Amino acid sequence: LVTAVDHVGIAVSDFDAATTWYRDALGFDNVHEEINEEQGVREAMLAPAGAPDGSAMVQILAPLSDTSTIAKFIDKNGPGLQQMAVRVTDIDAVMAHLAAHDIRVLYPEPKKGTAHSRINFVHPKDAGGVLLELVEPAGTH
Ligand code: MC0
Repeated sequence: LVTAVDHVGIAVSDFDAATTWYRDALGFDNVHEEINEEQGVREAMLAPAGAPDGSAMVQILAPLSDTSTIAKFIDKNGPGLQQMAVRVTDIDAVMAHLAAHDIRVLYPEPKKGTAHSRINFVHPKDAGGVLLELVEPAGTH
């Protein structure tokens, strides 16, 4: 049901500085950008130049406001790695599987993620201290 590590998400306070750094230092291409009001983020998906389709990406996450989850994370920890996301083929089935193992997912129903994906999160306390995102890409089924 899990097919890949989809992306790692990095909390930043300066969106442009972060995307420029990945481009100039490591040659990442900016393949997608959007604002997700519900999640309180401006985000970019960066892929290593020349990587095959479906390769894991870096997601830059900048807060839209002081109340954003990302603002709260940066206040507490400073900028840095905020989440790891795994790609799934059927998020409803994965959520049911996790619930059956008493692993907490944050939302009762999936929410809208990057590029019309469906997303949910496993609580970091139930995933070894890692905020784990589940992402079912649009058009998966
Ligand atoms: C909190 N904790 C974390 C953590 N955030 N541990 C690892 N990684 C993180 N990112 C730890 C805290 O240190 C604390 O541990 C405990 O979890 C509870 O933290 P809290 O401060 O009381 O709780 P909150 O209010 O910060 O909430 C944490 C929670 C929240 C994970 C529930 O961040 C959340 O709802 N996240 C899901 C949504 C999200 O992250 N959206 C932004 C990305 P101690 O030991 O101190 O008690 S949006 C996105 O990713 C979309 C656009 C996409 O990819 O498509």
